[in-house]
Amino acid sequence: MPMLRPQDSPTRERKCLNGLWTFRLDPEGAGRTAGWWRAKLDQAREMPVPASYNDIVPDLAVRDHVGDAWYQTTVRVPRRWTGERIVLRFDAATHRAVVWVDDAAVAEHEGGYTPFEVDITDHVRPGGTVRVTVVVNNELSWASVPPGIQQQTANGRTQNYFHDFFNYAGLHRSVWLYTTPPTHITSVSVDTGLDGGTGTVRYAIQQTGNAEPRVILRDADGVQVAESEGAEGTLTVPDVHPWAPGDGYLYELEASLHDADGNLVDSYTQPVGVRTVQVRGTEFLINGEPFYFRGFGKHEDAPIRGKGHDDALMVHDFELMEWIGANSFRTAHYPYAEEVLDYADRHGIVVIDETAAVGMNLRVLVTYGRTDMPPTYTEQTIGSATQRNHLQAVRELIDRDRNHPSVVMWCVANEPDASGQEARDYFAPLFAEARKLDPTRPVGFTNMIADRPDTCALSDLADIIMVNRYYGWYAHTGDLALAEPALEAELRAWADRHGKPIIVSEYGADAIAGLHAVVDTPWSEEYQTRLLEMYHRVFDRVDAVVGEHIWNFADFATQTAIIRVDGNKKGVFTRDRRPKAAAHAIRRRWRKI
Ligand code: GCB
Repeated sequence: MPMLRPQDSPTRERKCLNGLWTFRLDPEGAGRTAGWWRAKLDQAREMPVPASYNDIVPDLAVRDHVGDAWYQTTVRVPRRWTGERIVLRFDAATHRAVVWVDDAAVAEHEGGYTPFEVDITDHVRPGGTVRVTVVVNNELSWASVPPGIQQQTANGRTQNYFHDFFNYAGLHRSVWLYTTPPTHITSVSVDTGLDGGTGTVRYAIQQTGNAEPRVILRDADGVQVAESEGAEGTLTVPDVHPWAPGDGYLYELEASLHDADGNLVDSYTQPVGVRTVQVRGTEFLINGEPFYFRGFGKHEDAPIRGKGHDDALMVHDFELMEWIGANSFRTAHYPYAEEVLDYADRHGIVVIDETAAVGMNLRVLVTYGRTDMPPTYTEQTIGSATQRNHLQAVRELIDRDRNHPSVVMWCVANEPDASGQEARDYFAPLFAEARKLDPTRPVGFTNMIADRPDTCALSDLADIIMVNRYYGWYAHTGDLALAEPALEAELRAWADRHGKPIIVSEYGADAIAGLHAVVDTPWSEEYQTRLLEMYHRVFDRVDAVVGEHIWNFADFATQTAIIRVDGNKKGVFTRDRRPKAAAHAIRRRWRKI
């Protein structure tokens, strides 16, 4: 069941703890033994929250730090919070964290992109202050999602990983202190349906204590359209205004608890978009209408703040997507900040929501010249410990995001090794878990080129085929004449073999902004444009293709590699969001100019 986000309501209040915290790196891991949470952090500098810490300080020891990093702040608990239940919530801590309030350890969480919270009522005194200390750890192991390995070099410990974006860490999202009444709502979930002009909203409320649940559904003008009593039920919405791509129409479900005298005990408001999603043959239907995905694989990535959430950047990115004519994106390669999904809900942008499972493919390392890698799925590599964390990542993603109408599909992993029974044994439980938790949305993963239509061991587990393809870049580099028929033949093979809709979930070419060439020259802006146009010609010829997500929206940071020039340059926008030539060409296609 969804964990409720902090909100201000007639019975709830929140206080945001964002700002400058004190901060100290701990490469030796001394703080956990020495008990750094017991006092003011020694030798600390200031660090913004939310942000990745890596690029804030011009020092490789900070950027490439491996291990613990300590954050601390002092919070005053409002005096008026007496008698309330007080909760401390982290929207994310990458990749894991332990939290202390004054001297008491109160919370621990694994996984860098989903929230966690803890009731700290017994540790605080309204009107007083408390010290909040967090140790954030960025180490990746075979068991973590995503996985990685550490190496000891003459220079100290280094972190290696198999995914193509920088291992940013820190407190990437907001931190909250908030209240609920002692008797309170703990979760609200909604599923919606459409039957002609009538909508349905099936709701379920969970709570603590003894109080009567009620719900009221209001339209966007605040007019009540339905109500009900009880912890579960189905509301009927006559003349419904559905949520649809490009039309982010939202109702509001006010869930409340009442005591025996009818007094309000708790109140929580959940936005609701009434829509349906379905796969039929080779079509992807939203509200029964075929939907074609135009958009990007994105990243949460920007200069200075790394993966730190920033409303200015978020709104700018959505405005650029609107400018270019995108209607959708994939949260590559991890769950994004909840503010992003809220925005997508309100603006009718369609989202493919992905777990942080990326880089689970040791075969691909051959591309990088590594020949010493073991098989992907063994108990020494991606094994049952990874799978446990991965299952938990699927649960936390669905718990967090299931009420978002913008989210139309779950993506359980990006480009895993999809060969053989080992891959199936690893992934079948993950697909099953996603379906059990949410039978209303299709489930998929993105396939990498090594696993072909006739050999991929996972595609039949997916409701939809998502393929990441780099013909003209990693294969047939610079040769679009060879790349075009190869791409077309492969897409037709997927369609023939599987009879499911296909989204080309990645395709693209690196381009260095400002590099120009008359003839096809990889890395030039013209080659990137021509490659994307080639893909679009092919997509228009293959009926089963229902979506095009260019890799990537913007250039982004990666670990150092000889195939990366200050990061991955497949953005159609630069990292500071200026358009490359391709952006204008795509805009002409997507906006039909
Ligand atoms: C991929 C990965 C993505 C990379 C991209 C590339 O297949 O899914 O994370 O960034 O290729 O540019 O190599």
